Amino acid sequence: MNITNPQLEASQGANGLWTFLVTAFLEYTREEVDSEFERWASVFEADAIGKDDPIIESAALRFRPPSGGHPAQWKFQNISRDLIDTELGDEEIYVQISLRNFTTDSFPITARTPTITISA
Ligand SMILES: [Ca+2]
Ligand SMILES: [Ca+2]
Repeated sequence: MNITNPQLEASQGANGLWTFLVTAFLEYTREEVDSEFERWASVFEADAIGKDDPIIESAALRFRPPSGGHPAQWKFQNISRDLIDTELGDEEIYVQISLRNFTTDSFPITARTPTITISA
């Protein structure tokens, strides 16, 4: 399994609430296609001083992959400023994507999107 091209886009609605759209491409070996997988995504705000702040996490989605690979997407909607604004100054948001083989009970592999800076 492999996670390639993780990307993050943020947009703010007229109501001030944020939407985070996360995309990536997931790949599997031929042997892995027979397995069940789980994927999820976790939004973080990079903290300048301490540990990065967790903002929100998707539920884990269980699925059987098609051969070759497939695009995957997560959408986090109606994210309030209070949730994102964890420290003084702008917010540096990134998303960690996790993928694990559920059938073999493997540890997840992860990939991190580029960090984007927003003013919440
Ligand atoms: Ca920060
Ligand atoms: Ca802030």
